[in-house]
Amino acid sequence: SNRRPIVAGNWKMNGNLALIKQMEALFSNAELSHVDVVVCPPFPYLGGFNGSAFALGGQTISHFESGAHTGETAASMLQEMNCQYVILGHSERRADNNESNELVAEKVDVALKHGLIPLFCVGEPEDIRESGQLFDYIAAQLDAVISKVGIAAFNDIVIAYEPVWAIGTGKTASPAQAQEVHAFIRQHLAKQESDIAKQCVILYGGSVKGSNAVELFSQPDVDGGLIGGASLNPEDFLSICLAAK
Ligand code: G2H
Repeated sequence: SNRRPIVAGNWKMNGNLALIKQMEALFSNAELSHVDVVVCPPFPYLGGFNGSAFALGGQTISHFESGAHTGETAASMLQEMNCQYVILGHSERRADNNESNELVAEKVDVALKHGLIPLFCVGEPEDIRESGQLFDYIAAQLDAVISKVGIAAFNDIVIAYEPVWAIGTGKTASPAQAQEVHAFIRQHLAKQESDIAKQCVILYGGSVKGSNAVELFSQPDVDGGLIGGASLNPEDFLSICLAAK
């Protein structure tokens, strides 16, 4: 495909200034012209990146524009701090912070209005997969956002498929399982607009490591990865970035 791969590191609530230094030292000498590399650190560290080795992303935003919302971070602030991306709808936020499909859709809308590219996460818990409801569940997650922002907005949205049962568990989806859902997502978008479906970048996330990245990224509808645990290890993260093509 002519889709440009993306590998995004989701540090979650991990990392420190020393890790930024190590990452920048390693990545500034790497040949990574084939891939867009994104790092999504916790908010306090966004200002700690000096070089241009990475694009930056936030891990969430408020659905409000500004105002009396203690502890929240606005899309405009991420934009001012040189973020190009923001992770939205991650399953940990859906679970820990009760983020519904509708709230995630509002956040996607606010992000787009401020020129941020959403890394919009979808994915099913294990019981949904076992009960045969996988595709309906993913379709509902997609449809909430499509109905809020419109299909054309998916020109500026990156989708990340992250099966909840594979997150931080060491249980990676098999390349065939990932491909099956990525193809479904693309077909679902194509029902509305086939060109947008063809060019939409769809990342896989869930226990991606240096050792399984090549096989996952070789699937035709897998355009890169959203990497949690392994993004905290500079060497492993680099090997994942090198595997994207
Ligand atoms: C899934 C992923 C990154 P991990 O949450 O978003 O994390 O690679 O640790 O499973």
